[in-house]
Amino acid sequence: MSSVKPRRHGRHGGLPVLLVGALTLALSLTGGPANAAQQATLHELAAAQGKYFGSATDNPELTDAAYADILGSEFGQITPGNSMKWDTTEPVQGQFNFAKGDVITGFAAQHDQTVRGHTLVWHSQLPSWVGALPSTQVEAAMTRHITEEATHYRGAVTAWDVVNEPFNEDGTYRTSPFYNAMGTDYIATALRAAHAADPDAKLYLNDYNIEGLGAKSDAMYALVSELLDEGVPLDGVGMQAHLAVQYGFPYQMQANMQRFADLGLDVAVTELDVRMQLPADAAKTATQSSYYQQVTEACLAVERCVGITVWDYTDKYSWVPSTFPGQGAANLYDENLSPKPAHSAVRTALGGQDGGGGEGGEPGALKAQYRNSDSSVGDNQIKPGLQLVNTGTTPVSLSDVTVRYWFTAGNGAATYNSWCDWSPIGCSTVTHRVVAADTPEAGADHYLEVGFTGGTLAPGATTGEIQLRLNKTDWSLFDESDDYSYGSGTSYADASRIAVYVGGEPVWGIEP
Ligand code: G2I
Repeated sequence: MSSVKPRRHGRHGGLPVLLVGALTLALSLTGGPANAAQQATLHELAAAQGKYFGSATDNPELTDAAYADILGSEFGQITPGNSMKWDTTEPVQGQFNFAKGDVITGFAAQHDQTVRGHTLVWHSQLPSWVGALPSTQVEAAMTRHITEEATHYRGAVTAWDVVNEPFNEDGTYRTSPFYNAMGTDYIATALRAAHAADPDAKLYLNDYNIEGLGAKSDAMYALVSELLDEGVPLDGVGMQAHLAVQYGFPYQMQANMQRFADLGLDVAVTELDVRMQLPADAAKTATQSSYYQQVTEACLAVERCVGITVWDYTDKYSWVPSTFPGQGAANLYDENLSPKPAHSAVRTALGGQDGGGGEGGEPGALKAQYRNSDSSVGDNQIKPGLQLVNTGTTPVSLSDVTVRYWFTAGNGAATYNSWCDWSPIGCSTVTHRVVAADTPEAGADHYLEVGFTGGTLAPGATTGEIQLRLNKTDWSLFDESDDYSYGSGTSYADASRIAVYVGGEPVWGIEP
């Protein structure tokens, strides 16, 4: 971290506002409500795109009025985190108890939400009597359980996670009382029983670590292909999406979703959260935001992705800290129920304006967008394309604005030339120089500093692209591949590794 990093205040628990600013939105360009209180909810934004946006919940939390308020207003779908599981609904063989689940479906009915039933058949949270049954009795017990529960919730539950987590990480079948008694047939048997009990519910298989292409999602793909070939009632695949910033984003999530969709199945993101090693910092929080955003974008890009459910919306009620000690901060809202940058990121992806915190109302809310105009990472020039967007509600005087693009010098001359090749605002208003960083960081011992001689950027307006270029005076080569601000994208996209300052104060981006 640079020692000169300016400190910011701001409403997101000490996160630099430049990061928060990063997540205020592109959509200010299209106009719309500026007041947070009037903003469309996550679900409304999703619904405008033909999807739902939901959250898991649990009975004890519903007594928290502030929590329930947000749950009931921001989300259009809920999933009971525990109350429809076997240990709750049939703790003793033949004794069914749907009281807790009924509270959840009651809440949903009051708030005009749909309910995802979770879950009918799972190896976990399974009362011990099931595992103690002689294997010859397991199928009947399973069918009865499914029949009772799915019948009870007919009309109240629109989709069921009929079988949860059937696979091991390597794509082999997970053992369970059901698998042990029936082999892989238990899955088709469970789906048929659920369909018989509730022919209108959408029936899903649900698992984690099947979000990207890989052995486990291949196994799911093979299974559902076979089930469809056999005419087994199956409507969709649920991808839980319990992600972690330290493990990277699932490999080709959108393509993976699409291959299931191409089989004629729906896809749902059923349990999204993005945990991190605590304490949170700006970099982890930015990664988290980007993961939430990428999941949302993947779902939007796949027509048969029906919606996204977060595995509860607040850190206050997350399952993560108790399961992964030292990890947490996985959700869209913090423990005080304030929206985090990830919330804005999701809003951005959904086409919303002025993410949850309303930061867009602050003067000097700008964001940087970048594209790479240089096809070679190893030649003698660096060619960043840059544009600024005013995401706020007040005009920004460009003479107050500076922008930094960080890179590494490599060997050769320590003197530079920089150029503005073209911009619709006129290169004569654009200033540029190369500066050696006071505190060199990996990937960032120099930066290109861009400024403006004048001009005003109105709310929602953009500078349009500024085509920049720099070289060393001896024309020696660069290696851009490790440059902090370098990106390979060739069309303009929000760039969190380019920082923007107004009056010297950071308003966008993360410094190296
Ligand atoms: O583990 C995260 C999720 C992974 N996919 C399937 C989901 O069903 C699962 O949800 C979690 C719940 O969010 C937790 O709340 O499943 C956990 C159990 O596997 C739930 O935790 C349990 C605790 O382990 C119990 O000690 C506690 O009594 O929640 C119970 C009810 O609060």
